[in-house]
Amino acid sequence: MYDFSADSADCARSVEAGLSDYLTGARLSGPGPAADRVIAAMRHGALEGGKRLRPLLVRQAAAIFSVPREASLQPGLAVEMVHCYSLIHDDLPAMDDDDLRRGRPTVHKAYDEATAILAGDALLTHAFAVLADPACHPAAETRIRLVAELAAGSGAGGMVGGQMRDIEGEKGGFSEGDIAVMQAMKTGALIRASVRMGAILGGAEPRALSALTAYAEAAGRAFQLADDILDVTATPEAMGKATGKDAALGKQTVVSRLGVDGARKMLDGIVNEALIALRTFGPKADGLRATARYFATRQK
Ligand code: GRG
Repeated sequence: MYDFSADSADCARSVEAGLSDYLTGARLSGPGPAADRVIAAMRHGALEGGKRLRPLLVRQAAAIFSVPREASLQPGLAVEMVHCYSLIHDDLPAMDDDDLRRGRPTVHKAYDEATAILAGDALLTHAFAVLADPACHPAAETRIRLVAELAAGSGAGGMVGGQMRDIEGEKGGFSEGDIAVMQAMKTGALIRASVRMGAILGGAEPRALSALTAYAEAAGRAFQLADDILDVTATPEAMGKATGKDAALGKQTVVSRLGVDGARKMLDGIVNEALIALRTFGPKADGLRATARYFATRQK
């Protein structure tokens, strides 16, 4: 039987070790040696903490196609590097202006703003080097598909575009539909890319890939809604952040519209949608099933 706690803890350990290994001068150097300060800032932003959910999704989607855990690690590290870069930049004064992340000073507080921008840039860039590395997958075509998938999830049509829409939406005038699109891009696109990268690693046929995409899109909505609920119900300490900022700023969310109980009901429905998308897969999809359920019950 699939054990979510054991698998997620094992994945988090592998990700921590893998990131620590990849974020060293020897691995990062291009034509010249990388600057120690930017490496230290990258390590501050990427190591120690984080639930490592995106690499877990890569692993669980790949497991459906019997891809061994070790073979899904490197693509998972690449997604996590992009995720960590986005958090470093999101915390900057020009964006959310946060002092704490994962219970520790944000990168611009521990270093300075310029270093935090560069550390984020370098994590983003390095993610694609990690995918292009032949150790990631023996087939160049698969590596190219992984690169394209991560780029699509991260860029202006994905996470960055969602962040831009979020900033624009702060001026007001966003409809419910606008908010849904913004969230699907800002938070959902990287979750979608993670699942699809696992499927690509496994050589998924188009029909399986579209079922897993449907799962990922529902899981992304569940993740975001759970985050909005936690924003008003969890203590800042449990969340590892300074405040429940969206709630404090009075931002329009499903929770402010439906209340906590209504939002929880909606969350259960979305998790169910994610589970339905997996109905053609057997027990090898139990990992993805468990993660969808975890999204609805998580406390941080
Ligand atoms: C700055 C390019 C750019 C994008 C920012 C990721 C993001 C886009 C903003 C973060 C703001 C936020 C709190 C969004 C809600 C969902 C989210 C991404 C939460 C953090 O992800 P977790 O819970 O974090 O997976 P850990 O710390 O576990 O890795």
